[in-house]
Amino acid sequence: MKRQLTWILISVTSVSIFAQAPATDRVGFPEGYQKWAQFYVLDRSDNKQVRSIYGNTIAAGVADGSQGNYPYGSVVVLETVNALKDADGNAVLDRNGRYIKDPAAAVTVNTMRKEKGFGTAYGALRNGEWEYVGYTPTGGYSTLPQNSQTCANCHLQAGQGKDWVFRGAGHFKNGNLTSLGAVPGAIIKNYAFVPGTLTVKAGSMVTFYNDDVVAHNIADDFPGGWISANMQAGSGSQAIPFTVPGEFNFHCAIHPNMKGKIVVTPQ
Ligand code: HEC
Ligand SMILES: [Cu+2]
Repeated sequence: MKRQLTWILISVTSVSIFAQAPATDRVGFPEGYQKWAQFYVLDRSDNKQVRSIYGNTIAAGVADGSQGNYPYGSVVVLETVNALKDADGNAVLDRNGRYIKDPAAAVTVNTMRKEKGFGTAYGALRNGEWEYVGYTPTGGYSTLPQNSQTCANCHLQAGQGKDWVFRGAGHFKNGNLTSLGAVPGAIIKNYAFVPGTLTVKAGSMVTFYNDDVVAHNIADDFPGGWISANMQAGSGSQAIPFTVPGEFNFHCAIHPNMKGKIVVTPQ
């Protein structure tokens, strides 16, 4: 009797280890996702990828600040393509300072869907009511439902407060789509421009990111000079082209003691 009970316990444990992903595809290939609302495009500087994020009408209807609870029927798609690189392996940038998709590169279509009761198969790795599948652009699989515990495991890090969607802030706070998701040339943190002095070649596009908790902007020190729109806290950004060599001193018009300098060297 004692032995049998042990055997039962072992088998229960091993079932929960192996049954950590859904056995069938309940997500579904997101046909026509390129025509859905585009939430943001992220230039991944570490692995030189262009990651474009789309949502269906239900996901796109989530209001700013309500990210913690996407409605049932929400589908979010992450399309990944390698960026076009030059001979030195550096990503080639377009006129807005953004990565360009390599037309010859393979595409993956990672998709997450939320429905009532979804996600139980992930066991301890469950992310609320989301299930995950990776597709190829023609509807084949890059990550089978049966292997999608890798997706759930990583998305646990995004946490319940974000409903396991990492960059929800990018979904809602897309005030400036041209620079949202660009690789930052400088950031703003704790009421400071970091780095305080930035040296760039003429013809460069520099993206500033506001990683602070309050809004900031960028204003030319020259009286009556150029001033940017306010960059929202958290993810606001601004792409600024520097074409003429010289030194440009700037400050934040909201907090005039915040100062920075751009040194533009000839090309
Ligand atoms: C190594 C961790 C990791 C794994 C594994 C992973 N993801 Fe993600 N996923 C992320 C991160 C981080 C983001 C936000 C974009 C970024 O920073 O690259 C993201 C974004 C997404 C998004 C866009 C929503 C958002 O958060 O903005 C979808 C959809 C998605 N992932 C689906 C999947 C699917 C499907 C799989 C499995 C095939 C998967 N992910 C595997 C970390 C991961
Ligand atoms: Cu400021």
